[in-house]
Amino acid sequence: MKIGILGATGAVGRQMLECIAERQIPADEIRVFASKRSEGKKIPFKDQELTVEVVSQERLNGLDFVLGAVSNSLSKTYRPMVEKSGAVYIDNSSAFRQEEGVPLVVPEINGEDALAHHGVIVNPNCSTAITLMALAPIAKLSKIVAINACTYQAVSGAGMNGIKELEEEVDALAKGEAVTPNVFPAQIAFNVIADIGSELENGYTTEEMKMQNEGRKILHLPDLKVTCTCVRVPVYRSHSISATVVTEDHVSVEDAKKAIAAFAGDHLVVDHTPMPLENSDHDFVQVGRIRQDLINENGLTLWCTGDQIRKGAATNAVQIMEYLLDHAE
Ligand code: 2RA
Repeated sequence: MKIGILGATGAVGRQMLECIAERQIPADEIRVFASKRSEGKKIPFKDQELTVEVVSQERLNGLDFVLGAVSNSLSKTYRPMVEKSGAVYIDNSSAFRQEEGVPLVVPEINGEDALAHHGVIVNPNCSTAITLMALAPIAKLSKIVAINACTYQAVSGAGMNGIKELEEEVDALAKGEAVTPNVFPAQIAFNVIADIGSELENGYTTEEMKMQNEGRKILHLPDLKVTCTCVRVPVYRSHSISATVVTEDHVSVEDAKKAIAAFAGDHLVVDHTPMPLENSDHDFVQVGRIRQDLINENGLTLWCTGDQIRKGAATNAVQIMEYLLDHAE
């Protein structure tokens, strides 16, 4: 089996490669693609070194899977080339998430949707994937009618540059020097910024509307109502979410705990308050603070956290590939 990774030098692309090695995906060839600037660079993979190439139709031809870890615009450029190569395209960008006929998949939740693909399958937004890993088990007990979520998103959501900006700001401030925000709209060190994505007419941001739009498609709940506030916090890797979920029928805290604990995947219900530092660079999502909502008797409130680069992006994409391999006819 031959795999290609687009954007292989970025945080998510590198993680995809690491996940392929960790999960012992049976690949007899892996091609890594990045910008002209990175052409010829070496990327370690198991006991070998992969050489970074620039994307071309010829170099894509013959691949079985292509994992995309590039921007929306680049993904739109590369998609027809991948389709022409005959490879299955598993894309982490948000370019095609709402496209009819393109499965939007978290394998533990709606993996079967991936089997209906027509060549392209896409990852949800990182905070959507982590939140739904906590809420999907509750949806099995009673239909979810509404979600109110507040996300606390790590700087790695903006890639390596986000991590670098936080590091540099902390360093500068420790020396009493001024900081000049570039990746984020303001200083992120020792700060929180409730402004991720671009503002829409309804007062929400593009990032905030993803939770509703993607949640509806993944949970097959077209009428699902979601209010979401997305906040950038000075954390390197894991996103955390406080979510209140309202269901059609009452679900007890105990039943919710049991359902989440039993849910597929590396999923941990913990009796303490899970924290980003605990699950960074791990594939599991942690759920804690599960309690009856005090406003709606059919509401439950919980706190969940998971690694944005792994379950929020790279691991989910590799799991989609695994799901297809496991269910290949
Ligand atoms: C962020 N969810 O956290 C966006 C993209 N990963 O910046």
